[in-house]
Amino acid sequence: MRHFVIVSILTAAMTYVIYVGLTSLGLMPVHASTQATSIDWLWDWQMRAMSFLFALIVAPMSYALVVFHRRKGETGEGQHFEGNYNLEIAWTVLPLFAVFAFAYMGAYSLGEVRRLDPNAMVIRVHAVQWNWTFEYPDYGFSSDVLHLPINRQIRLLMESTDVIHSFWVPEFRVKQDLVPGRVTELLITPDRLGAYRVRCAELCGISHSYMEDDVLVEETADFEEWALEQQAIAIEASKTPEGRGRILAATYCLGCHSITSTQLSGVAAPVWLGLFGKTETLQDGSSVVVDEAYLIESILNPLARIVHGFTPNMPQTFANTLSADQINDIIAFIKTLK
Ligand code: HEC
Ligand SMILES: [Cu+2]
Repeated sequence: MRHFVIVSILTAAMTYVIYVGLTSLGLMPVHASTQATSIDWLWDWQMRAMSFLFALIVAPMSYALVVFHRRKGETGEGQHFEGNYNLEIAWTVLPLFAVFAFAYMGAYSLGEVRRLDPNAMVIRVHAVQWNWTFEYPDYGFSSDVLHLPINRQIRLLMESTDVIHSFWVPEFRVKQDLVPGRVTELLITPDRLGAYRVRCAELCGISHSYMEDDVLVEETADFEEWALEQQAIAIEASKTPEGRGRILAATYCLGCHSITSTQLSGVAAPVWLGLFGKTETLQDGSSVVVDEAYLIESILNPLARIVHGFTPNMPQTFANTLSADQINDIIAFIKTLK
């Protein structure tokens, strides 16, 4: 009996030390969303369970090694035991109970994370190798920095143009894949002001590690001010074809194509500066003067003619997603890039 008491005390003490040790390591970054609360709560209970299970094995084992080891000169056999019903019932019922408890807690936490607020603001996330674009349908503009108002639920509706990407801001805790051909959803209610980073959490090709963008959680007033400013710019731009084209391009094309003289880091797509009217060399060695017909063909049927030195990585879906007017607007925009 004395041994049981000592081992119990040792196990309890070890559980405590390991738990405190693990929590003080700071394994988690700060938490910045209400969804993080229930996830961190679940995580915390898992840490407790882990600490206890580790101690439950290591403490009695170490105790037995020290106290019951074979002494010098001892040659006899140890005592033999045969079965112990109480112990067997205990180690069946208690883990069963623990598994049910964690199943309940997991389901509860999932429910919290998935609860949609009817007042949530929709932001559409477009992912492409290797860039994020954030579209604000309530305001009618796109941005490559994700601005979020504090304490309002954000409903991200996410689409990928090419391969599977994954939206992950560690401080928000939640993570969701973007799968080509599907719209996936993620709910985030930011509750801490600050600057964070969204990173792609699904290995998606050569520049996967550069697929990061800024995420800013702002006071509602600051967010409104920024959004209305962007909206005003977008409204002004939408009055002209090239302005509308710029907005469309920001959403669909400028993740790959650069409009300055330097190619985007990691992305192998031709730059658009000076594209219209120039003589382009194609993969088969022939050349073509870039006119409207060539641009339209490049957008609707990217495989028809491949630019020399590039792999045919351009999405082949624009024939379905863009209208003829929209394509004309984009071309009007490309023409302005001299
Ligand atoms: C996933 C990256 C990607 C996206 C997104 C993308 N493109 Fe491309 N695009 C490419 C690549 C790679 C090439 C070069 C290979 C080829 O010719 O198909 C290219 C070639 C082109 C060309 C021919 C350029 C030249 O120098 O002759 C045009 C025009 C073009 N894209 C327009 C667009 C438009 C318009 C959009 C948006 C509606 C768009 N692209 C979106 C990757 C992309
Ligand atoms: Cu990615």
